[in-house]
Amino acid sequence: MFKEDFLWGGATAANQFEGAWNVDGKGPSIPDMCTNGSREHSKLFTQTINPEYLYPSHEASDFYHHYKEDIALLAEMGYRCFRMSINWSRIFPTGMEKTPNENGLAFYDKVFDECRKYGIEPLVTLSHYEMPLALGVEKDGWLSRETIDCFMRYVETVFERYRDKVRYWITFNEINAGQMPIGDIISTGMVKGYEGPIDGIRRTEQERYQALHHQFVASARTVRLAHRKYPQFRVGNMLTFIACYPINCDPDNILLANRYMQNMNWYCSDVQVKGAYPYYATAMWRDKNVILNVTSKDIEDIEKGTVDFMTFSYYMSICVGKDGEKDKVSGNLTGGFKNPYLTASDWGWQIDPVGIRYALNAAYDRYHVPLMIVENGLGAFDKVEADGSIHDTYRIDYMRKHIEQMKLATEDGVDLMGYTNWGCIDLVSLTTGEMRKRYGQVFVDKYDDGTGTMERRRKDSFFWYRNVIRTNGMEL
Ligand code: BGP
Repeated sequence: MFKEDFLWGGATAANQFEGAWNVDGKGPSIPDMCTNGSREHSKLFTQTINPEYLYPSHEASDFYHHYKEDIALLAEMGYRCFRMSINWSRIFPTGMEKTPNENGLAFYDKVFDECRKYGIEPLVTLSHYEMPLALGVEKDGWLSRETIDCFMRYVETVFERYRDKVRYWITFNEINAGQMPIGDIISTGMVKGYEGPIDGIRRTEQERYQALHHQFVASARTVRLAHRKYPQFRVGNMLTFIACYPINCDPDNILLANRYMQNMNWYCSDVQVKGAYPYYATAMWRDKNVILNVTSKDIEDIEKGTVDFMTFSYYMSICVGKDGEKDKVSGNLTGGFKNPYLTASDWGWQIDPVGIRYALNAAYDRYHVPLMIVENGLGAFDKVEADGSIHDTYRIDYMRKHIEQMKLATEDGVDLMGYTNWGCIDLVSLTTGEMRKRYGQVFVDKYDDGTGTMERRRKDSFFWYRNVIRTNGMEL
């Protein structure tokens, strides 16, 4: 059973949804310099805008000019929570200014007021794969310690401004992406001197883990600031949880799967929830030739800045094993071996509803803090029928099966705060830059070539999800 005050809702990210990339004083961000791509062709990062390319974040779904209509649609579905992010470069255009851009702040005032009007609780991600371009180009993103101070100036500004409008905050989206090659650009912003495919950059493990350490410190300082000055706030962390199974019961593969869970899932949450680097970090750093530069103040911040709740995205699971002969599958940021018991989405992500129950139990068992699923969903092709309807039964099926397993997890005893499905209103795909990879309950008339009227349409899943929320998950 879900709690009475369960936070049902949906999730978006500013750079994939807002558009208006250079409007009202906003500065360019790293995703604003990423072209469109596809499953076969990676997006490119360019240092300057190249007129031969399309940059999907520039217009995206134009939430900037549709926020009233969009929030009204979320309210019509009965949303209790709307996960969104603030575009850092709308508030501090280069990230290095001393005073914020008032127009940017005023935009989010309007968005939060609109949510409050309908009794929708905003859940705000401070950094969702977006950083002012200038910080990436001049400072090499999170590799520089100075970025922590720039980020804290931004956090202090938005905390103070929205102290009466926002209660729930998330520090970094999918922070463990910083451990992966694709995270070098999208997550830790180390773009100095680089131009090319977003998954083609190869920073050293030393740089990767140092940049991630700076994010840990920034996250911990954010939590400490909230606890000191804004006791009404609740601050969470966020991972991409990749449920990982051994490909078979060969004990070596059991160990490999356990190692994967430690290194790729628990490494970040152990730091953010428990307040210290875990024991296995030493072996991992040794294997990767990483020697971190850590100050005693960093250690104190990490120890004292532990989060109030833990959140994660859950899309899929993978298998690992030592046998290199097995078929590979792709997935959310990373892939693994194919699981013969599962099917996959049109983009090759393995669909594993039971994995969400496994993930919730594993995380709760480890930390005993409230959990929230803040992303989950099916990226799929949608077809608009002649009468304008969209019969996305495949999406309903995916969500139903995952919500059923979440319900079982609550019956297992997991303290689950809420669920926000990803891309509730269609938006630009993170990994491929496509519009046709749609997740929403609301269709946006926008296409990969940049055409479309931006009209919003309710899909069948809109009406289905509305009933799920109305019945608090009793009717699926
Ligand atoms: C997560 C990101 C989101 C989102 C989602 C779906 O990793 O936090 O920003 O986009 O994945 O991924 P995609 O858009 O590539 O289908």
